[in-house]
Amino acid sequence: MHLIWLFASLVVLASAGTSQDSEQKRYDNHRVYELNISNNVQLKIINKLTELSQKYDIWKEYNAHTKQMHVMVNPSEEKRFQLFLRLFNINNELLIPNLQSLIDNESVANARYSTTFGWSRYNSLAEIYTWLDGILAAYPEVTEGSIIGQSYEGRDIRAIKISYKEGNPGVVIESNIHGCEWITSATVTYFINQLLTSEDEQVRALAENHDWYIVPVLNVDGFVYSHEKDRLWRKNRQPSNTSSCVGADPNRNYDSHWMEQGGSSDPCASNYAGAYAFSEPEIKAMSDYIISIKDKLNIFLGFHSYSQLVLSPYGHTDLEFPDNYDDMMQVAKAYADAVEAMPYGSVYQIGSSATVLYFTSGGAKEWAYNEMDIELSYTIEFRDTGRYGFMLPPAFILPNCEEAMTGLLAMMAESDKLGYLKPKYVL
Ligand code: 0X9
Ligand code: ZN
Repeated sequence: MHLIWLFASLVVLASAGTSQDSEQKRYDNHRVYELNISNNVQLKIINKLTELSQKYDIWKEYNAHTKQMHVMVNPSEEKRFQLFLRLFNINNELLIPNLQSLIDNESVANARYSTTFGWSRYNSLAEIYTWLDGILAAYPEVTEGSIIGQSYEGRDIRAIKISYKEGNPGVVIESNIHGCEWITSATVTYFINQLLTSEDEQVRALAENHDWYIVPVLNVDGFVYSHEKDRLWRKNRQPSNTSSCVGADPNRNYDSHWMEQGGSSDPCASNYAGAYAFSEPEIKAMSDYIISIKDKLNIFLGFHSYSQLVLSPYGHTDLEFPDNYDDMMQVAKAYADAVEAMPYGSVYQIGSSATVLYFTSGGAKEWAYNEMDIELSYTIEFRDTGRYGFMLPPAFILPNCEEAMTGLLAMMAESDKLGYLKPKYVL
């Protein structure tokens, strides 16, 4: 009798699990390919294919320097896609054979660990915010919490300032502007924790000799949506007036070269730039926040994933470079070298966005550099290079955090050496 009851409740539980799962978008047998494009015809074909059909999603756009792109293919298109690859002789490598199995593995790994906050699993927005409350309560002398604005769905966008003394140079960190890039908020919370608790001499100096302005999750709605409905959700959740597609790419919505290159006017595109610059409440909030602390900022950092890159401006052109590009590269190289020297041996590429990645306009770091006079402005794309992509397994959270910590230490030391860390304001 007991056994029958146990069996029946297991069935009920299992079906409850299934119905809950079914609310989440599934990616069974969706594949991700790396394509190595060798001529214009190939590029045109792939671009047309992905433009015309919603069954493709470009994870990494084509770049004329690396000649690579990453494309996700719906199984219903797999045959046609293979045909095109063969017909046009497109060199390719299968990076992810079944996206859903990575998503499943990630949630199993997430569930395996304790329910307390930590860096062995990915935390939800509610968990991050509760943890932040604890941090603010535990370190009231050196931290200051603030709400920089509300998202489209009405969630608070929060910031934490860490400052041990007056007169420090300032660093602002924007994290999780893209919903699905979970490793960014995991890394930034680790970083906050280190700044406040580490006893390492170098980390102490890093914490105490700089002022830190950190927004752990900027795209709060997209992040929650990625946790609850669609693991790969990138954009925010503001509906469009002209289409039933939801969300804009927040990193195309800043008021710098808006919509010039590498942003889309199609609300259904994953890089939709929004109706106008700063049309997205999250980006309006972030820009207002940066404007309010502008005179205190020496460095802007935007945390992203994936690709292992340290990128400088510009995104809209690969023909022009910032005046201090050489300095910016020297600082980026310090990050990359320090990370590569660690036992993990992860390799980071450096360069301007348009040369190393692809064209983008309306991006955060260009706006920070061009409009806010922040002379060192970077996008850091964390692990990995495509094996797991946005679904970096929880086992790699800590290694990524350690790399970021080491990279940032080196980056800050180099910035100082080059004279970029003089306080910008007079006390
Ligand atoms: O496309 C982006 O916004 C970033 N890559 S991601 O895969 N994380 O989406 C790169 C942004 C480069 N930054 C700027 N040019 N501002
Ligand atoms: Zn991103």
